[in-house]
Amino acid sequence: MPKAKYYLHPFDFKKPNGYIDFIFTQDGLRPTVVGNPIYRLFIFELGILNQFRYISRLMTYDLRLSTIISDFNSQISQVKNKQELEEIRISFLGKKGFVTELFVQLKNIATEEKKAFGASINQARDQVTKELDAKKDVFESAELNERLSGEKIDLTAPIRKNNQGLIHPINKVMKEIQEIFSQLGFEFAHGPEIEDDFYNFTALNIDENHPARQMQDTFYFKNTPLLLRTHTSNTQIRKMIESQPPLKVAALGRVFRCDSDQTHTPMFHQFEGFVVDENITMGHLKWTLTNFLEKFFEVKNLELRFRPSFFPFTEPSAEVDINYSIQQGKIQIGKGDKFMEILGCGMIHPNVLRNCKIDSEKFQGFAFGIGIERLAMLKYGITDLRMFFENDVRFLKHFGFKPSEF
Ligand code: 2U9
Repeated sequence: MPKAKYYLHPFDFKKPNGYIDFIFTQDGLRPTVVGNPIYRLFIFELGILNQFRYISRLMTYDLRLSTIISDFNSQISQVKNKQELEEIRISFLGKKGFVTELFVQLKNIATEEKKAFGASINQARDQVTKELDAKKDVFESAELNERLSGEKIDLTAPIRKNNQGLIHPINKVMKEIQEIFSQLGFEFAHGPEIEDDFYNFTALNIDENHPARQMQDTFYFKNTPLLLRTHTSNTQIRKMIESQPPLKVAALGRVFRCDSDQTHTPMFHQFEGFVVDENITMGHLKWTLTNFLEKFFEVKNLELRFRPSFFPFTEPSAEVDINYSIQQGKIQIGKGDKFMEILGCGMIHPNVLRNCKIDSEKFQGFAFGIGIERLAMLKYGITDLRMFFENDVRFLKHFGFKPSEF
């Protein structure tokens, strides 16, 4: 802060042979009576020195404010970059900055003057802030212009390839099944892929010596009673055990069998459904399957043929065939007089109901199971089962679905 001299001309205390000199120092304005000693005495006797002190303080603040502003103006007019600008901001508006200090000094001023002086400091602070911001804008737009002038856009550069992921046909079919069966009021249940013997075999009335239980048919975990589920029926059993009829449940997911050839993979997908209530018959089963298959294959008047079969968990059991024909090398489901097997089904065996603590005298139900890969192959013309799981991106590019089609 520069030293300044301030003479009290307006108050007419300046005399030819002595006057009060106000020395403006860093500590404030100090009134010093200089000149004739008699004159000094006169001032003390009048008892007005204290008054001068007060006036001097006011003038100090006033002077300090205008000095600060002119100092600021001179510094800001010479600022060269953003860093210097920031230094100026800190020295004027920072915690210990010149303008901030003035606010602290306000407490030394009498209430009558405080309002006016406070307003002047506020005004000064606003002015300083505004000018700092304006200067900052100038530097920033100069920086931006410099950066932009250095940047070049090559309009001839090749565009980036849009490698959007596609939905696997298995997921697409599962979604379609979910939509159809949700509309029919089925609840979708979820169950574990690692299961124990009871939920996968015993509860389903599968005999202890049934070939499906053998090591060569099922994946077992060493030294545990655990295995990889061979069907989604484990989920159905869990649902039956935890709830009582009426039940309308569906389950979808991965299943595992020790099998690998042209028409079998060790992991594949299944969909199963069952309904249990007091008067459920094979008629309900036939209607449900017809409705589902017609919606799924988007055909009307599909012919279904029920052939007697055997499963340990259903009695009676049936395998269902649907009609089709081959036209110009393409399969047409629901047209023609050829038949192919599509799924298995039946009325739930009373032993299964009893194993799940459901009264088999009062309730009965139907169940069915279907392979998802088979449905996908027939609907989308996929000829080789193994292609589903080879992870060849060409397969997905050809048979995959855009998220918008999902
Ligand atoms: C409970 C009771 C009965 C589900 C059924 C089939 C017949 C069936 C195969 C079709 C092709 C499996 O993927 S596949 O190899 N499934 O033939 N599944 S009845 O029966 C149940 C399910 C749960 C509680």
